[in-house]
Amino acid sequence: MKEYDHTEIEKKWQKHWSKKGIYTSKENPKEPKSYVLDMFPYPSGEGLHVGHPKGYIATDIYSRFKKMSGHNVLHPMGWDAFGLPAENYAIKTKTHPRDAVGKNIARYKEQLSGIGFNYDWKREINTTDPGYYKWTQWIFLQMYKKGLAFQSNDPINWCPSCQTGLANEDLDDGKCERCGSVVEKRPMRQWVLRITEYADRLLTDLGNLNWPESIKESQRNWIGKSEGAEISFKTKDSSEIRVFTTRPDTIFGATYLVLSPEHEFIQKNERKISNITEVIQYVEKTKNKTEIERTAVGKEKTGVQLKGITAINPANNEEIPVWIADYVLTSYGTGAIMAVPAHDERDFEFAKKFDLPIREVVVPNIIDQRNPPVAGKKSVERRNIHAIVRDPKTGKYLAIKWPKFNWITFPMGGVEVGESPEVAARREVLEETGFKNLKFVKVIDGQVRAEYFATHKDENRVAYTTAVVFELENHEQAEIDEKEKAQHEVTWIEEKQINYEYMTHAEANFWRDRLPQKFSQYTGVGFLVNSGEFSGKESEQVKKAIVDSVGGKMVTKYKLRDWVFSRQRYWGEPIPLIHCEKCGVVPVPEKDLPVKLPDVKNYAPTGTGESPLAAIEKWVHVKCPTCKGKAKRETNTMPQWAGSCWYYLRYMDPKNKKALVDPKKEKYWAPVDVYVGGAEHATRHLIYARFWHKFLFDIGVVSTIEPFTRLYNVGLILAEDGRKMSKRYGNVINPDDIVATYGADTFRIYEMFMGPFTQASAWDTKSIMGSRRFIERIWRLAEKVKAEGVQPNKKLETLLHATIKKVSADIETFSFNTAVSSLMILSREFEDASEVAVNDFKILLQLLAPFAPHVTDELWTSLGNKKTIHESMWPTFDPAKIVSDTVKIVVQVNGKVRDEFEIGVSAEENEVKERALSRENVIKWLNGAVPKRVIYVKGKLVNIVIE
Ligand code: ANZ
Ligand code: ZN
Repeated sequence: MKEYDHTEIEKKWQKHWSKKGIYTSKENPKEPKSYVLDMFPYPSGEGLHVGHPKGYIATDIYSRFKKMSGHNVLHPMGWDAFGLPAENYAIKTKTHPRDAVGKNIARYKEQLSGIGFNYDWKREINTTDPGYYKWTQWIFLQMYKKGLAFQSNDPINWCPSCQTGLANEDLDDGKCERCGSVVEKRPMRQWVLRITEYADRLLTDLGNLNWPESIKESQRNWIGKSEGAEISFKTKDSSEIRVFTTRPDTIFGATYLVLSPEHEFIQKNERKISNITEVIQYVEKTKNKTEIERTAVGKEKTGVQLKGITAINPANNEEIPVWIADYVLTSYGTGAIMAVPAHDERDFEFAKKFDLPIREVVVPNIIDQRNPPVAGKKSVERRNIHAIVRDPKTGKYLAIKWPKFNWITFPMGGVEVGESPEVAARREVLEETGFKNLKFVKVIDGQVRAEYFATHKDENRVAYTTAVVFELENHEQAEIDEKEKAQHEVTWIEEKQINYEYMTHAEANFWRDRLPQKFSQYTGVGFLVNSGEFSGKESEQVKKAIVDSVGGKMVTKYKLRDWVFSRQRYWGEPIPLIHCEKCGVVPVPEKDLPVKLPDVKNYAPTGTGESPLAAIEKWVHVKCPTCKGKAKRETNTMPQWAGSCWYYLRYMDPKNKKALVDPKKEKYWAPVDVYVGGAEHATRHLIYARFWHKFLFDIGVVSTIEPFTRLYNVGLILAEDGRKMSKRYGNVINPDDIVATYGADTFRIYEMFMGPFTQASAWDTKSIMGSRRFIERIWRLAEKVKAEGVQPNKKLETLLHATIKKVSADIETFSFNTAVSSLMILSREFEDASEVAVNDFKILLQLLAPFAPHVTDELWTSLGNKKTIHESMWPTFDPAKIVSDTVKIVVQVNGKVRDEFEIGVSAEENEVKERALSRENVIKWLNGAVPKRVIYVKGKLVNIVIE
């Protein structure tokens, strides 16, 4: 047999497949379908580096596997080619973006073809193609007609360097995601899409999607649904300030109001604000801060009181001051809050800094599990103190044993009317222990409410308890009353014994948590105190009643903002609207679509808030479609994200001139069954596309409510130095070189074998040889193959069937690395066997075919097969031939069981550990922590230790 020559083999098969058209997909209602989609690339001038194809290799494997399993597969590719990079490149080099894009696409295609992908190129699409963007414009028009596209003059994010408006989704930590400049707020005319109308559906329908939990979670957070109330606070001069709060139950603790610095109240009441100069200075200062800088907990709080303005808390009619502070944002809720420093961290930081009153109105409630209240017994309310006295010499704490009840408590007792907690605590310590020289340390902030059954009194108690902390100055003791002495004895306990296990009262756990801290506000729910008629009630139960009592209303708010949809740049889809002097905004008639992007001499942004299109007189001036009078075209263009909102539909029917997609074709192919791309698209493309899809569903263009059923995120491939691969760092590896040196099959195997598909891994040219040797081994195996007279080999047979099962299951779940590893094990077993039956070898080739399509086809046909291996049927396994082929592995994180999974008995330690670490549940529990140790108990358990 001749040497393995990858170049020759790969060229030959690529040509053959394309000539035979084996990847052309057609609707075929008789066959089940599989729509397998990559997020289509933006064809940049730099070409592909080895990181890009990772996801494409995965979908290629998956779609080849599906095809061999009898599915009719749609696996297309196209180009997302509008946007700033091409335009910036055009400005720099004075070439038309269209030419640059054309060149880049040709280059990308060449690179992709070298890797042997099975795309149906007959369905290639390009978002900058007028035949394509005609339909992008058409969808926009339908939205406009339904009132979902509107003009606004609100201040938007403006990137001073890219010279265009941006949507919230285009910001990264308050900076332009493209160039890193701090964005400004600029009022300007723009088109906005009412995505908020779909907020609730975007949220609810996430539930049914088979997507990574992390992506769903970031969408939930981005949508940010809050149920709360709007409440109006009157000011003394009878204007009003409306606040949004999720905790109306805390209103009795609202000791001041805070407005966002941009709040319109300030302008409207300028003359009443006596320190207006100071206020205006502050407003100016906040302009340069990003939202994150403004709102982070722990950031130094700033603000200015509006002197001369006093508000009235409608719950208790108290007069309270009004402040402005940048931790309140204009764009959320009503842009104003009622501050409840006792129960909100940011309000607390602010109140401490500016010495504003803090009033506790919610206390946590605990039901004593060892002595729960007994139904039918009377209930008595108490106000108690616990005295926590530490002896600094020993570090121990003063406690009391009550032999009769078998109790261990702190010195404790009731608080008398008018008595301060400190005085009451000193009294109890003296009476019960005789210690008299105590240095006051602090009152632990926040009472605790506890419900229990007081056995000795045969009654239920509701105790509101405060703890007072002291240090013992010396051991001088007064005489203790004989009666007291008989009841209890003094003892000292360790700090770690302050807990409910060791001590009698359930409050102990709260004191333990709050002892070391200066303050920890209670931000949870509980029972109300200091809240007038609502005191003693459960906070969650009375929200609505409180809102009613102050004339407020319950509302739902979303963090999601409407989508700022205009860009003041050249290289995008023209917005198909016309401004007529008489008729106002008039949509371009559908028969006149597409509105083609005209050529300009100068692509550079004007910076005036107009796009370069505004300068093309001939294009701008048109007749009004309605009255035929003088009118002008809209000159803003659509954002980069428009074309990718619906491209997956166009692949189903790319050439259709009459419709965006033929309904019959749509019904057959939709939805996308598996979608693969980068996690960075969690909140932009993936929310926008879901929004457009739902709209298209509403107008009857699509038949499903969601576009993408299952989603996988590609883990990054980092450079050999562990950094991101980038021209800037000079660490880019070009797939062309790898393909030329080692072959596409080796390249594909290597990328899938690097590690779990969804996790990041660093490129390592040295280890490619391992994958290459694997393919060479397969090549040599062919020489051993015998058609007849092979002795039955039980061990090999079992392994073969187990491998069919495993590889099938692994491809289905995108566990490509473990699939490759089991193929490697099988190939070694073949190598060790003295002879190999041709039918067994064929199965190995078939299992390997999706991963290494060229070499397997070469060997397959050399065995006398007429059709290519990719048209053969995926092998099936015989369960009877696999004896107990899997074991259940339990995964613990820090000793607690968090997950379990099945894995082949023959799985090696590394594989088991890797699988454990890549489980979604486990990732959740690790929460970003790097494991210190990973312990494997063979065939049973993986324990991941993070602390
Ligand atoms: C009083 C209160 C008491 C609040 C309490 C919280 C805890 P989410 O859950 O994110 O919706 N808030 C309202 N509008 C704001 C704005 N424009 N900028 C900054 N903060 C704002 O948060 C809602 C809570 O965030 C609201 O409930 C309000 O503070 C604050 F113990 O009102 B709360
Ligand atoms: Zn008109």
